[in-house]
Amino acid sequence: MKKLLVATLLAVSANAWAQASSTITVKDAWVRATVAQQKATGAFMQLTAKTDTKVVSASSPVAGVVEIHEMAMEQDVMKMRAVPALDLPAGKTVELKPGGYHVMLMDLKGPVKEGDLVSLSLVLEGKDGQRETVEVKAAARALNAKMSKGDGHGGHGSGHKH
Ligand SMILES: [Cu+2]
Repeated sequence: MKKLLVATLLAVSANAWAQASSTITVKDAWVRATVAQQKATGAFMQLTAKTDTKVVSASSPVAGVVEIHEMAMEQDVMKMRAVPALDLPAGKTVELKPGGYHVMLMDLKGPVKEGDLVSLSLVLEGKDGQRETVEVKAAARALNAKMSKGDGHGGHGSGHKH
């Protein structure tokens, strides 16, 4: 009887620990590595919230300005714009990916090299207005490495203007 009780307690506490670790689960976080002179890049990841929440801001020690961006087709031109918040409905995985939502890192303090681990802080705001900061480590990957260096937008697509 006593053994069973201990096992149950362990199971409960392990579960409670996982829940308390964060409001959201972050998967596959990565940042696009930059080329020389490039001052902006994007960070991508998969976010799954346990309860309805939203990302209201982000910051990173490698960038002077960090915004949440969205890309969308506008009259046949792919454009991106800053969004005030990114909704994370409970239980739904929201994917930040090239061509969609992304965390925009601007005014980069230096090049982001392949293999670098970039720290990001995401500020979440729940329905009750409670804010929480989640730390994310995103590995830099050189995707589309063969893209022309003159583009400077790191694959954000044509028609991308700031
Ligand atoms: Cu962007």
